[in-house]
Amino acid sequence: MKIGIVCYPTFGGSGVVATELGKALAKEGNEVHFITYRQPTRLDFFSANLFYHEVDIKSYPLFEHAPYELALASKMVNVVKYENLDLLHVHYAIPHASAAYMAKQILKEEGIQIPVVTTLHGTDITLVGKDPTYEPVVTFSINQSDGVTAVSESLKEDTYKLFKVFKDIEVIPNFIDLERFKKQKKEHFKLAICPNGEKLMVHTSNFRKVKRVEDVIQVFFEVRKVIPVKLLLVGDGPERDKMERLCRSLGTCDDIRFLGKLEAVEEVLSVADLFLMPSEKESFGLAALEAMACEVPILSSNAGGIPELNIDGETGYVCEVGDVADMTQKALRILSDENLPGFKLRALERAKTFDVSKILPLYENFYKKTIERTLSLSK
Ligand code: GMT
Repeated sequence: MKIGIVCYPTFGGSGVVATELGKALAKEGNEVHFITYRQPTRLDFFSANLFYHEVDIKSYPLFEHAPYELALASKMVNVVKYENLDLLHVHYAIPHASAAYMAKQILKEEGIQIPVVTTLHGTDITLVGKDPTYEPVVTFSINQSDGVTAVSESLKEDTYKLFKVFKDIEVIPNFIDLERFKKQKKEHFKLAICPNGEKLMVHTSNFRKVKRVEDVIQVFFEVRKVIPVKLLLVGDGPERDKMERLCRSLGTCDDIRFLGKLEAVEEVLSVADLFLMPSEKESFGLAALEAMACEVPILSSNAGGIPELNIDGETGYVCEVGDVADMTQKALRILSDENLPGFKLRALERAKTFDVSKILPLYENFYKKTIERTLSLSK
């Protein structure tokens, strides 16, 4: 198949999933064309089946905001037409699904039928999408997609709850490349961070409010009163400054390191003993899956789709959002020498069920079904 993938090229989960999906599809012999405004972060190598089309955004003094959606739709039209694409797969509804709808209508006028698959990732539904500023367009463009997928059952339910969506939504969970995300031998790194055999807690995120990084620091602060422990914070975002101030006011700076954005996050995860994800909203929790693949148990909230991934009492624990006291107790339970090896093993076993080799065929079948249905309806 020849597939166009539209996504955000940044570190965010939806962009990572879209890029990894494109890479896996290309490995299987499909031709994949990425359409976005910058080279996706993880698309950093050459492959005969992978192409990248940059959306140029023309500015003009009259525009306070350059119309990205129009430039994107125009680029989609050109790529579909000149590369003979079979399908467009857009990740994150805003504004990709509505731009795809526009491209589809333009192509229809020229006698070209292009099926559009939209994958809902989370905040496009639960946070930004439901805002009245965008809601009518999001509802319309989801309903106009030829196929819709969501990354968890919880996100599918939220979509039906929050929007007047009548389209069938297929749940295709996120996936992991276990070749890349696996525990590596990094003892020298562990020794540098935990010179006295301390346990190591890790959190990675985009440091937005919904991630509740303050809970990570509070839980760490409480755990540190009981056992020797260190904390690594990976990523960057709007809340980072505030979190640095919180560390200073709690007097924990010596035991916490802010590492900023990292490409090779699997190296850090390889030495971690516990991953924290106390998010207020989280449709899937890809960062937790990456940790599990590196044999790290998860202490999480019960937000959104996290409990579909992190099995309470098995791969870690699932607590109420904001319940720092419970999280502290559960963190100590996981980190005990007696329990830790079992949790690590079960986290890895769970991660294996999300291996890319198991999830990729779900997307390929979904594409085939959507292409057949769209073409038969247009006859
Ligand atoms: O978590 C974010 O803020 C980034 C966001 C994105 O779209 O890039 O992540 C969402 O999509 C990921 C990939 O499907 C999911 O693993 C995350 O759970 C989801 N984030 C939220 O729902 C908050």
